[in-house]
Amino acid sequence: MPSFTELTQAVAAGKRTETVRLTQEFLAAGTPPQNIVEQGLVPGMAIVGEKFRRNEIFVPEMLIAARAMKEALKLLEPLLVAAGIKPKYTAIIGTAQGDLHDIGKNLVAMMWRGANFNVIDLGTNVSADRYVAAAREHQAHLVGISALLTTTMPAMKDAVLALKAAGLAGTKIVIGGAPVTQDFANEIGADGFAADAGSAVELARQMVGAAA
Ligand code: B1M
Repeated sequence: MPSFTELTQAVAAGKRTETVRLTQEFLAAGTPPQNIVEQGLVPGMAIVGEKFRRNEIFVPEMLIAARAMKEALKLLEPLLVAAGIKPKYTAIIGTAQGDLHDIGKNLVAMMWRGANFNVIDLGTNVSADRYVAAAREHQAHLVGISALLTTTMPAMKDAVLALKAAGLAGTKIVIGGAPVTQDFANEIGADGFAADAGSAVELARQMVGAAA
């Protein structure tokens, strides 16, 4: 049987064929799918997030690693569903109203999925009401708002205010995007800010109180 370290390294290096082969070997050896996700795949994406944060790798490498993880998850998901195992935390994500940029938001969503969050992606141009409705419907632990335009930062503020006003107990709000800063997050009352997709994973885990 392979080791989890081998699987972690295969994901981190974006080796899709090897990731799938190792996952199949674990399954053939009777390893529970949840252990494969938590001890093999998720740590691989954590390495990717950390390297991206340190500018040691860039968007293409991150996408390649995510594709490797996705292929392995395709094998595992039906088994996880059959066993009734669901990710423990749910996150809503979307780009602020008026804003159509989604590349950074998609990267954050992908990294959160890699960290085993159930991610509901509302897409772009998301109104405050839609964030609130989705957070309520899915009992979200986390709501992520992305903005790339200085002109859509006020819409981000509106969404944060609406989410706070909705009194959703246990829902944390995090924001990010090129023009957004920690100061702005403090100013509008968001619970957290991340400068990049790697940091967004650490932040999400902190926010929900998940073990590192
Ligand atoms: Co637009 N655009 N754009 N654009 N565009 C920018 C953002 C701009 C800086 C270009 C410039 O002028 N130099 C500028 C904004 C200026 C400003 O407001 N200060 C701009 C403008 C003005 C516009 C239009 C208004 C242009 C026009 O029509 N006159 C228009 C607006 C449309 C709209 O949204 N209503 C527009 C349109 C577009 C395209 C549609 C052509 C396209 C978007 C395609 C798409 O997203 N599907 C586009 C693009 C591609 C860009 C640039 C070139 C690249 C953005 C990008 O994807 N970066 C951008 C210039 C630039 O940034 N160099 C620009 C890569 C991505 C990985 O980074 O999104 O920053 P980023 O995400 C990072 C972090 O910010 C962070 O993590 C990500 C990964 O590390 N992050 C989060 C992001 N969201 C997060 C959420 C989190 C946490 C972290 O928690 C929830």
